[in-house]
This record gives sequence, structure tokens and C-alpha cells, in this order.
Amino acid sequence: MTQRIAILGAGPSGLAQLRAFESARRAGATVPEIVCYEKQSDLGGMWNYTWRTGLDAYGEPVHGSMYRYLWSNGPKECLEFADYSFEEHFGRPIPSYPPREVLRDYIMGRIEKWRLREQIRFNTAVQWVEYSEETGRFSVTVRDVKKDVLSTEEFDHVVVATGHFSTPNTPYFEGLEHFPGRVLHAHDFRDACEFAGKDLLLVGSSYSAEDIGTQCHKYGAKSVTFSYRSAPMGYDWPESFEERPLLLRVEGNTAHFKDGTSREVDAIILCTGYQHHFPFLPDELTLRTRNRLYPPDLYKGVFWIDNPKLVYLGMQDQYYTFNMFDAQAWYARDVILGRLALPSTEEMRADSEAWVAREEACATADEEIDFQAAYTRDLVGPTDYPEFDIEGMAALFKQWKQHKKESILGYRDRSYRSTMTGTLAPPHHTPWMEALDDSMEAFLAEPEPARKSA
Ligand code: FAD
Ligand code: NA7
Repeated sequence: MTQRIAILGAGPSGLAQLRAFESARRAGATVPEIVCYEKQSDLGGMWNYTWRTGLDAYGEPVHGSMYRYLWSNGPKECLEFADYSFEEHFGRPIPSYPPREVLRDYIMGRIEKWRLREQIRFNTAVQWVEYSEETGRFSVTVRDVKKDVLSTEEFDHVVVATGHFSTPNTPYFEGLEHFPGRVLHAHDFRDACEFAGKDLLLVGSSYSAEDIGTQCHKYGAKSVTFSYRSAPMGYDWPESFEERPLLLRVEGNTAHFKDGTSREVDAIILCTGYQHHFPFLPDELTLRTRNRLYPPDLYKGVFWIDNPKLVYLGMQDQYYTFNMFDAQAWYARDVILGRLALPSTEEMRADSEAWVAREEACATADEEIDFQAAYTRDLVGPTDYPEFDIEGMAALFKQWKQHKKESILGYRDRSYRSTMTGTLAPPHHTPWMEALDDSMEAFLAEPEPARKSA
């Protein structure tokens, strides 16, 4: 009987799994029957922008956390696919920090090139997954959201690729219920223009706080105050920014902080991260973890140790993204195809625990980058995913960190060399702080020809 595989989600991770099997099929392998379930009406996952917040048109939780005017927060050279370069997709070199729409176009390009779209069942939300010890198979129950009809199918393997930046972690601070302005989580942030002229308080000190804060500044916020729990971000912020310790309580418009200081604010954005949330999985199959580089209970960061027919992709905190998802997907594919063997449960657990301990020993961002490079290298080694310069990318990540330190508003004006093609990215025609139009058309437009001097 042909093996059947369910891929849950058609974001970069789920698409990586589709592409991995397609690559084997084109090389002559017999591959299982694959069904990819996606609750949105198109592919691209988080890279699909939606104006909606809360529930979607069919009552499902809105997946999207991305907002208008979002530009890549890392160099595109660090997320390039090893089998499909940016230069191949756009037909020419493009700058290092593209806006969302451009990255989405790149993701779509690889799927169109290998015609993978027909394997995806759109508008289909996974509701429940169950494993039967008797049959050794999973039943996956999905809802066709348009018809509002449930159906169940059986699979030999399930690949969970539903992302983990969608279900907000929303802590409570005393007095929030009486705050007269808007209080929202980063998940529901859509448009910085709404906050022009306002004094903003952003709770959190990671990527969302940094990016939403700088973006609101770019589009005219009067001031941005960050409130940190563990440590300030410590960038050399412009004058209208400041960092304060943790918010303790809110009285009217006044926010009070742990160091006894206070300030008046007009709106509060909780940039307090996300929860790994799998409402479609029973307890014994559910990954429970915070946002970290090596979630526990997964062998190779992907196989659910207690039942390795269940695969999780992209569940790590991420420096590497698209190409790391590819590395995971190729490895998972080779295990499913029987090309790679899994060791005993005890060996898988010991291996996973060793990686977790290694992650916990990382003291600096550079060490974390090296950790994720080593993890990705470990996956790529035994598969036929095209060799790429993972360590060279780690060096780019370290430069990126340094460039952010040098200028948090100017780092996106930098250019990096592709480790895939060797091409140095051209500078963008407009400095990021002045580039208010984030459309693909504006980004790819040729620079104004230099004026001839008189
Ligand atoms: P996702 O992209 O989240 O895709 C998961 C898919 O699963 C979605 O399509 C969703 O609709 C589907 N799904 C979920 N639940 C169900 C269900 N029950 N049934 C059916 N389908 C379901 N990464 C970078 O490399 N660079 C960046 O600049 C960057 N910026 C980011 C900015 C923000 C605000 C956020 C939130 C993330 C950012 N990321 C960035 C990380 C981003 O999450 C990854 O690049 C990538 O999208 C992760 O891919 P994924 O496939 O694992 O998850
Ligand atoms: P992250 O990177 O998981 O960071 C979450 C932040 O929220 C981090 O600074 C946490 O502080 C802070 N946090 C979490 N809980 C609390 C409470 N209870 N009080 C105060 N602060 C809290 O999530 P992001 O949204 O920034 O980034 C996720 C992705 O989106 C990322 O990949 C980006 O590319 C875009 P801590 O430092 O743990 O003390």
C-alpha cells in the first residue's frame, strides 16, 4: 500500500517538505502520496499579509502576525534556498533587506517552478490528529472552512508545520483594563500610521519590540518607550526612544516601572512573544516548549521521540529560517523514505538532551548563531540537499548583529554577499528610513538616474 503523508501548513516549513519529496521524485524515487492542509486561501504562511485580526472569515484564529511596511529583519543572504537563489528568481541581484511582499514572491517562485501548488488543499483547517497503535496510522480530521464540512483521512506520517508565531503570549499588568488608550499584542499590530504623533509603550525587548518600535518611529510616532523584563536591547537609540525596566502597573495614562519611574503613554503594544500552540493534537503528541533554539523531546529537532512518525518542522527560535527548514525537511524525508535510520528511543533521547545542554551553554548571540549553524550542518550532512556555506552564513549573521549595534535605524542599508551565487547585493535606491513605500514595484524599481552635473 502506498504510504500517505499529511503536511499541516503551507508556510515555508510545510513547503520545504513538499519540495524535499518532489526533489526525490524527480531523481527517480517512489515517493508517498502527500496531502498538505492549509487553512488560509494561499500559500506562504506568515508571509501572507492579512488585514484581519482575531478570527478569520470562517471563525478560525487569524494566523498572520505580519504588518504593513514590514521589511526583512535579517539579510536575505542568510535565508536563501540552496536550490533556488534570489538571482534565479528575480533575474538579477537585489538588495539585502527586501520588504515582505518581495520575500513572499521568492517563496512562491520555488513552488511555481516545481508545480507543487496542486498538492495543497487550501481553506482546510486541521481540527484533530489521532494515532492508532492498532493500525500504526494517524487519522487527521479537517474542516473545509468554506463548506463548513468535516472529513477524516488516514496517514502513515504527519508533519506539523503550523508555525509558532501566531498564538500571542499576553501577560497581564495591573490597571490595563482601565487604560484609556489602545492595548494590543504585536500579533494584532497592522499599521504604524495609526500611532503617528503618539507616545507608545512597547513591552518586550526582542525582535517584535525592536521592529514595531523602529517602524512606528519611521511613520511618525512621537516617542517609543520599551519596557524590558530581563535586559534592555541596548541599541544606540535616537532621542525619542528610551528603555525602562518592567512595567509594574498602569494608572490612567501613566505607566509605572519597576525602577520607580513612570511616564504618560497613549497606547501599549505587548511585544511579549508567542506560544507554541497545537489545539489539534492530543496530549501525548503535543510539543511543549518556550521559544528556544532546541525544543526538547525532538530528535534532530524534528522527530517526536515518543512517536517519530510525527514530525515537527520549524519549531525552533530562528536565526536560520528558510534553508534550515529545508535541511529539516530533507532529513525527515530521508527517514520516511527509509534512506536514513532512526536510532533507539534511548539514543534519540540522549542525543536530543545533549543538544539541549549545548544550547543552554550558549552565553552570547554569536554562540547561539554557531549553535544553529552546527545544528543545520548536522542535518544537511547525510542528505542530498545542495551543499551550502552554512558557516559563511553564520559569519553574515554576526556581521548583521554588529551592523545593528552600529545603527539600529540604518542596518538595513547594508549589503551582503550571497553564499550561493557569490554576488554582492546592490545597495537599495533609498535608505530604509526614507523608504515609506514597501511595495515590490517600488523596491525593484531602478534607481533614479544620477543627474548630470552642470
Ligand atoms: P508559518 O509561516 O507561520 O506557516 C504556518 C502555516 O500553517 C500557515 O500558513 C498557517 O495558516 C498554517 N496553519 C496553522 N494552523 C493550521 C491548521 N490548524 N490547519 C491548517 N493550516 C494551519 N523570518 C525571517 O527569516 N526573516 C524575517 O524578517 C522574519 N520576520 C518575521 C516577522 C514577524 C512579525 C513574524 C511573526 C515572523 C517573522 N519571521 C521572519 C519568522 C517566520 O515565522 C518564518 O520566516 C517562517 O514564516 C516560518 O515558517 P513556518 O512554515 O514554520 O510557519
Ligand atoms: P520573542 O523573541 O520570543 O521575545 C519575546 C519577548 O517578550 C522577550 O523580550 C521576553 O522577555 C518578553 N516577554 C515574554 N513574557 C513577558 C512578560 N510576562 N513580561 C514582560 N516581557 C515578557 O518574540 P518576538 O515576538 O519578539 O519575536 C518573534 C518572532 O517575530 C521573531 O522570529 C521575529 O523575526 C518576529 P525576556 O527577554 O524573555 O525576559
